[in-house]
Amino acid sequence: MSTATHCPYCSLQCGMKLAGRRTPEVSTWEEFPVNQGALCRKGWAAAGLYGGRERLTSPLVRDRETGEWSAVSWDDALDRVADGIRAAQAAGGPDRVAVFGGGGLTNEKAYALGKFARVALGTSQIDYNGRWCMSSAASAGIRAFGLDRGLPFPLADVEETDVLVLVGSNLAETMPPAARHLDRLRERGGKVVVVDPRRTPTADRADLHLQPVPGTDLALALGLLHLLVAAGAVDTTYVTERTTGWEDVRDSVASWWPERVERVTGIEAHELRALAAMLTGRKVMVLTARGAEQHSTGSDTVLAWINVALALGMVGRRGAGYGCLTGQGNGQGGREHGQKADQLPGYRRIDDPAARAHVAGVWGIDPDELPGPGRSAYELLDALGTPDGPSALLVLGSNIVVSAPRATHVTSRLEALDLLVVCDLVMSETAALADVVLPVTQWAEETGTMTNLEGRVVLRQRAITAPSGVRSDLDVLAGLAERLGSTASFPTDPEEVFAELGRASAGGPADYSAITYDRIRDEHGVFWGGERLFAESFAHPDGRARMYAVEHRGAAEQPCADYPVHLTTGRVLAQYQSGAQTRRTRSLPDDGPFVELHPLLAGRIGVGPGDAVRVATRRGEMTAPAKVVPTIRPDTVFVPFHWVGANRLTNDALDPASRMPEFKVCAASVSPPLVEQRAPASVSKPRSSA
Ligand SMILES: Nc1nc2c(c(=O)[nH]1)N[C@H]1C(S)=C(S)[C@@H](COP(=O)(O)OP(=O)(O)OC[C@H]3O[C@@H](n4cnc5c(=O)[nH]c(N)nc54)[C@H](O)[C@@H]3O)O[C@H]1N2
Ligand SMILES: Nc1nc2c(c(=O)[nH]1)N[C@H]1C(S)=C(S)[C@@H](COP(=O)(O)OP(=O)(O)OC[C@H]3O[C@@H](n4cnc5c(=O)[nH]c(N)nc54)[C@H](O)[C@@H]3O)O[C@H]1N2
Ligand code: SF4
Ligand SMILES: [Mo]
Repeated sequence: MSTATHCPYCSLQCGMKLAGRRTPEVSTWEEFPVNQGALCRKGWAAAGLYGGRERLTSPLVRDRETGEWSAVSWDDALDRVADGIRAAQAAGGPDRVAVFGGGGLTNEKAYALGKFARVALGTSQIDYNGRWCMSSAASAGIRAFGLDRGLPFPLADVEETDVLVLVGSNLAETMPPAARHLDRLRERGGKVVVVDPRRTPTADRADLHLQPVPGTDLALALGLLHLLVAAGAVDTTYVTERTTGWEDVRDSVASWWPERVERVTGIEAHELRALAAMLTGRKVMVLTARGAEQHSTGSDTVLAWINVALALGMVGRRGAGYGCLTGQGNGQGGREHGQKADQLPGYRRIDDPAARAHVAGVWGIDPDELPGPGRSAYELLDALGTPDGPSALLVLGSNIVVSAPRATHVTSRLEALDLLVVCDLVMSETAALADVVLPVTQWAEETGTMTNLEGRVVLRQRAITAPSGVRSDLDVLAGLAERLGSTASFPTDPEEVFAELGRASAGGPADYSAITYDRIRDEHGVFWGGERLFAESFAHPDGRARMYAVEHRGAAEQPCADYPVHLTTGRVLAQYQSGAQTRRTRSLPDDGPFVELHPLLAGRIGVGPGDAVRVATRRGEMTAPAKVVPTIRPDTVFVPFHWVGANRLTNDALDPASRMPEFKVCAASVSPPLVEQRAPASVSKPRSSA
C-alpha cells in the first residue's frame, strides 16, 4: 500500500507516493497537478534519511566541561529545558528566552511555535530563517499590493505568457520540475529572459540572458522602465485606473538612460534595448528569486520590478504579472502564522490592536498579555548572550551555524548563551553546539500541511513509521508548555492544531478558516485567497496597487584594492540548504564546496581546475577547489552555501525594510592558498558534474 504525500524539501512541494512504512520507497503521484509525477533527484532520494545511522533517536545533553554527550529520558530532557527557561526568565524577564523557527516546518508547527513563544514563554523574541529567504519580496508585495503571496497565480500560468523574465532564479536547479513550464512556453513561441551573473542551466533555456554585476538588478529595472516609457509601452489606462504613484516613478526613471545603466550593471545598452523591445506590446510575467532579493537593497529591487509589471498593465491579468518564487517547503505558510517577529496568525500584524484582540480571544488570554514585535532573525542572533539580549535559545528547523550570514560571529553568539536547545533529526552543526538536543519526527513520519509557492495548501500525510525514541515538535512544545505552567492548550493532533489555526487566521490577510484536511485531499490542495489574485482589485483599502519611486544604492560593500572581486552564493541541484539532510543522504553526491570562477580570473591568480583557491572577505576566509567555467562573469566568484565556509565570508548588511542580509554580494579576494595552508591537501576535487 502506498500513501500520497509530498517531498520534504523545496517550495514546489512535489506530490509523491510512499510505500513501506519502515523501508520507505518513493514512487510517482501523477495526479498531483504541480509536478505531475516529476521529481528532482532530492525528491527521489528523500527516503534515504529515514533510518540512517545518523538519525537521532534519544534526547541528548552535553556536559559543558567535557563536551561529552549523554542520552537522557524525554522527561529529564524536557525538565532540564524548562528549568533553564525559568532560570533565564527569573534573571532578566520573559525576553531572555528566544525562539528561532524555520520555513520548512508545517503550518501546524509554525503556528504552535508562535503561540508557544507568545503565550507559554511570553517572549517577543521569535523570528525564523524565512527572514533570510523571501522577506524582501514579502515586504515589497505588502507595500505594492497590500498582500504577500509568493505567486498570486498557479505556477502553470507561466506557460500562458509571451515573455517570462526570471530575475535571480535558477529554477532549473532549485525546482527542476518547474523547468518544464519554460520548455513548453518556448515550444509555443514564448520567450524566456534570465537575469543572472552566471549562465546557469536556467539561463541555458533563455532566449535572452543578461549577466549583470551582482547587486545591480534595481538599476537594471530602472533602466528598463526608462526605455519602456520612451517606447510608449506603458499602459496608461491601467496605471490611471488601478495604481497610485506613477508620476513619481516615471520621473525617477527619467535619468536612467541605457549608457548609465551599462556603467552600473555591466549590461550593454544594446542588450537592454533588446529586452525593452521584447517586452513592448506583449504579455509579460516577471518572477524574482533570491538572486535579486538577498541584498541590502532587496525590497527596493523587488519594488522596481513590480513597477515594471504594473507600468505594463500586467498584474492581475491571466498569464502575466509579478510573482516571487518562494524557497523552503513551507516558505509561504511559514511566514503567515506567527513565527515572524512582527506577526500573528493569518498574516496579522502584532502591533494591530484588532488583530491582538482576535488572536488573544482564540488563545484564551488577555490581549495585553501578548508581547509586542521582537528582533528580526539576524538582529536576534546578533543580540544573543549580550547584556540586553536573550540568554537562552530554542531552535526548531534551522541550521544556523551553516546558513546565517557572517557565521563565525553568529556561532560565537550561540556559544555565549546559557542555554541552547535544538530540536532536529540529526546532529547538525548547530545541534552540536547545544546543551540539549531533542530528536524529532520529520516529514512523512507525521501529518501536516504545507503552503507551496502558489499559496496552495497541501497535506503532507503521514506515510511511514517514525523511529522509536523520537517525538513530534508539537509534542515537545506541549510538554514544555505544561512544565512552564501555561494555561493555554497546546494540542498535539495536527488536524486539531490546523482547525485552531483556521480560527486564529479567520478574517486576516491569509485566512485558512475555510480549509480542511478533507478539502485538501479532495481538491489536490486548496489555494488560500483563491487561485488567482488581483484580477479586479488589490488588497489596499482603495483597491489600487502602489508604485514607489525607488533609487539605486548599490551593494553595501563595493570591490576595492584589497577585495577586488564580487562574491555571490547560492545552490546546487543535489544539495538542500545547510545540507543537514542531504549531505547525510548517501544516494546524493556530496562533493564538498567549490569556488566557481572564470578562466580569465583563474589565469590571473594562477590556479587551474581543481586547484585549491582561497577566498577571503573582511569577515573570514575559506579554501575550496576551483571550478573554472566560462559561464560566470570574470569579476565575480560563486560559492555554494550547503557546506560550512561560504557564510564565514558573507556580509551581514541588512535591508532596511525587510531585514534581509546581503547573502548575494560582497567584496572578496581570491588567491592560491597561503603557503602554510598548502600543506594539508585535504580538499577534494569537485566532480565535473558538480
Ligand atoms: N537544489 C536546491 N534547491 C532548492 C534549495 C536548495 O538548497 N537546493 N533551496 C530552496 C530555497 S529555501 C530557496 S530560497 C530557493 C532559491 O532558489 P534560487 O533563488 O533559484 O537559488 P539561488 O541559487 O540562491 O540563487 C539563484 C541565482 O541567483 C544568482 N545571483 C547571484 N547574485 C545575483 C544578483 O545580484 N542578481 C541576480 N539577478 N542574480 C544573482 C545566482 O548566480 C543563482 O544562479 O531554492 C529552493 N530549492
Ligand atoms: N550564503 C548564503 N546563505 C544562505 C542563503 C544563500 O543563498 N546564501 N540562503 C538562505 C535561505 S533562502 C534559507 S531558506 C536558509 C536555510 O538554511 P537553514 O535555516 O539552515 O535551513 P535547513 O538547512 O533546511 O535547516 C533545517 C534544519 O531543520 C531540520 N529539520 C527538518 N525538518 C524538521 C522538523 O520538522 N522539525 C525540526 N525541529 N527540525 C527539522 C533539518 O535537519 C535541518 O537541520 O539559508 C539562508 N542562507
Ligand atoms: S523540486 Fe523540490 S519539491 Fe520537487 S522533488 Fe525536488 S526538492 Fe522535492
Ligand atoms: Mo530559502
